[in-house]
Amino acid sequence: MRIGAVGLAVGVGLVGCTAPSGGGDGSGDGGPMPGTVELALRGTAFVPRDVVVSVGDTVVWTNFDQVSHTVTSDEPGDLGTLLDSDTLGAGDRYEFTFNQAGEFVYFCESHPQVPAMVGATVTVE
Ligand SMILES: [Cu+2]
Repeated sequence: MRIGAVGLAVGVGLVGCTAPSGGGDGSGDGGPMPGTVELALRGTAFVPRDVVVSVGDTVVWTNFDQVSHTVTSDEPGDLGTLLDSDTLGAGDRYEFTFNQAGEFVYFCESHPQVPAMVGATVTVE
């Protein structure tokens, strides 16, 4: 499975592997190809909060709120560096390509006291 089932109903899209195959010449059978997983910053929350992606996938966060958010590794007070977005205003996007397996925890520096904005995870497998 390429994406965790957690958020399939709330806006995760897998872009890049969903093209119609009608005109293809069998080019899609060479194993999993890197995809793009879209996440949202919406309602002062990461939507979905936890996702599972494949090594090589790019995760894109888009801020649909009017307030600013960040995508920042680890927990408040323990600032990591893997995910380290600028402040994302309305409509801004941040993307990161995960080239190593593991579980990556992140939060929003603007809202460290909002439960929905801390402890979010990207699991790469
Ligand atoms: Cu925030």
